[in-house]
Amino acid sequence: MAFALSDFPITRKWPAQHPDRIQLYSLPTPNGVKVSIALEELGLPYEPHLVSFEKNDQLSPEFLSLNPNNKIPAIIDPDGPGGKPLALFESGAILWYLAEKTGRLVPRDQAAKYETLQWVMFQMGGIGPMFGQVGFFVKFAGKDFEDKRPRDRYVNEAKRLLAVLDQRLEGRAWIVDDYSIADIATFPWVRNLVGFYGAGELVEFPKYANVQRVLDAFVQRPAVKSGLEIPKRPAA
Ligand SMILES: N[C@@H](CCC(=O)N[C@@H](CS)C(=O)NCC(=O)O)C(=O)O
Repeated sequence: MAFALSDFPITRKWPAQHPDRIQLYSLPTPNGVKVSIALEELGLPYEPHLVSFEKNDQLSPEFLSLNPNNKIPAIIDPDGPGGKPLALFESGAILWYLAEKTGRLVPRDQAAKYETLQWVMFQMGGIGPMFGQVGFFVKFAGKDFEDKRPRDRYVNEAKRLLAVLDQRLEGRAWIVDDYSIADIATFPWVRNLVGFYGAGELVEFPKYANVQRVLDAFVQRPAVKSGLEIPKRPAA
């Protein structure tokens, strides 16, 4: 049976202008930009759609039909395995899929490939959730809580994770060998922690010189610069 993109209810809210391209449903947050950066690096044709949190788009029935977990990013690849459309959510799964689809941004060597997966998981289970909690307690509603113990718990965990990453990057240009999806998963979060969240001082960021060095190299990449702005947010 042939599947068309229009069989996916999400396309009713976000119609595809280019149904032959990968459809990206996202917002330029640290999880969202992982996918736009990977797509820019790979040069795959794709069509970005903005999921507005101001409008609670992520809770709309159309979005939930693709991701019942109401979180960006999500994609549909019209040319998935077996030539059939594939819908995916969870940024780590999407990065892994795009790397496997193209055979790029992941080492060919099997052992190095699993090492890459390991560091993607380290980001997904550690850096993302913990840095996100730091954001809540430093930048968002939690910053007004008088009791600083919850904030300090996550700040201490963020420091511990930064130390693990820093040690890993000693004498290395990137997390595994060549630049990979492990770097694409990780550095948008590091950038956000010290940039948008403004938690650099709290986590004593200058202590992690290797992390700073690789973050600097990451943000210099043209695909990172463009991916960080996709999908475009509406002018304020
Ligand atoms: N583990 C998920 C987390 C995704 C996630 O937390 N996305 C946030 C933005 S960075 C979101 O969509 N939040 C909307 C909401 O919670 O309603 C992934 O990596 O894809």
